[in-house]
Amino acid sequence: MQRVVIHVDMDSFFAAIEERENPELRGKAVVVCMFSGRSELSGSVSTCNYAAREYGIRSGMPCSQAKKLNPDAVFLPVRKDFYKTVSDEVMDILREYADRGNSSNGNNSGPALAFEQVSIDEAFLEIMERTGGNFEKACELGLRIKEEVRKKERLTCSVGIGPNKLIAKMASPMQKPDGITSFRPEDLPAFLAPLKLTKLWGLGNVTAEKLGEMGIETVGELAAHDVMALISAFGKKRGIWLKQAAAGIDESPVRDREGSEQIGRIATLPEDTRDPELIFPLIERLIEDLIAKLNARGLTFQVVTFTAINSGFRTHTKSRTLSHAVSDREILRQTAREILEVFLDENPEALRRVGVRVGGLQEIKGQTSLFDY
Ligand code: TTP
Ligand code: MG
Repeated sequence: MQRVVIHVDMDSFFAAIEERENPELRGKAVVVCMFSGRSELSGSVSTCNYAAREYGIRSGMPCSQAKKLNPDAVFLPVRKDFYKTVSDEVMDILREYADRGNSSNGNNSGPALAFEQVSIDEAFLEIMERTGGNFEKACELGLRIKEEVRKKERLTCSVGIGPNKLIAKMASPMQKPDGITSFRPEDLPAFLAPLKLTKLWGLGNVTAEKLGEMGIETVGELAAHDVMALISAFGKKRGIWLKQAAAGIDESPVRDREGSEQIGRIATLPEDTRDPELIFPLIERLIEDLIAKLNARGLTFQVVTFTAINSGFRTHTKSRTLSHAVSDREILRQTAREILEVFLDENPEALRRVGVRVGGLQEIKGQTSLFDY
């Protein structure tokens, strides 16, 4: 069957979250900055929305330069913890769309998700099984993913679809923001051949310069080049990679980074409060959801994290690691309750949103019941 991979990348992620949280920012150029604290505008641009990009503002640029490009832009400090909780929610949505095969993750211990989070705002999903290798179905799936992210998170993302990770990754930015781009295997020569070398994902300026000296300027020229010449210039592994990547060939698997997966739920309280009797019922609902998810996948957890976002939008997290992995609802309820009580004791502000997350996930192997002891 034809392999199909999806790459999803959120649009102007940090800036889009700020716009979502503060409707007054809509329509304005928004620049999220990593301030160094030395002087008012010292530091660099973390990201900016598309309105700000029209003025030439870009990630990594000094904030002072961004201010010169557009003095009317709104400059905000990064709130990494908060963006991380939004990222966890987005990843939970995306994970549901990945195949559940065991072929691509390199172990045969049972069903594992073919899902790989690459950074705070992007992920690869293996989707061959659920699309039957059909690219039209893959595009429908891509649109459904975009719709669910828009509905649940009020954020947009861009989707790339291809026969492997390399092509999916190169496709996703092509119609940003809010785009979807797909390349079937037969589309690859026409897409790749005219590209400049640095457009190939994984090929940087240094390699491009060296290839330039060999008379190679485009990806098409690289694909046509003698592989032995590439190997003698770059070594065996890199030489073969260059030859294959230029032809759009990439067999690297989509793999969950072991132990990194967490499952979380977060929700907004009916009103800002610090009354545990109002907060806990919501936490219990989140826990029901989590337990259903864990049971459906036969997973145990060992780490419980409580997330609280207060009235001033500050995010706090507090975790507890259990002495062993469990799948028990009652233990999760008790642990969450204990963390909440300690948290309220330590923090005086009212809470706006609360979340519960479990980590240290493991598959239940040959389930043991109490009777076995
Ligand atoms: P990106 O996906 O590279 O950028 P983006 O999501 O802001 O915009 P695009 O629509 O082009 O995808 O990075 C994701 C987040 O990572 C971004 O919102 C902020 C952060 N980031 C930095 O802090 N510094 C950087 O130099 C880059 C590139 C990103
Ligand atoms: Mg992005």
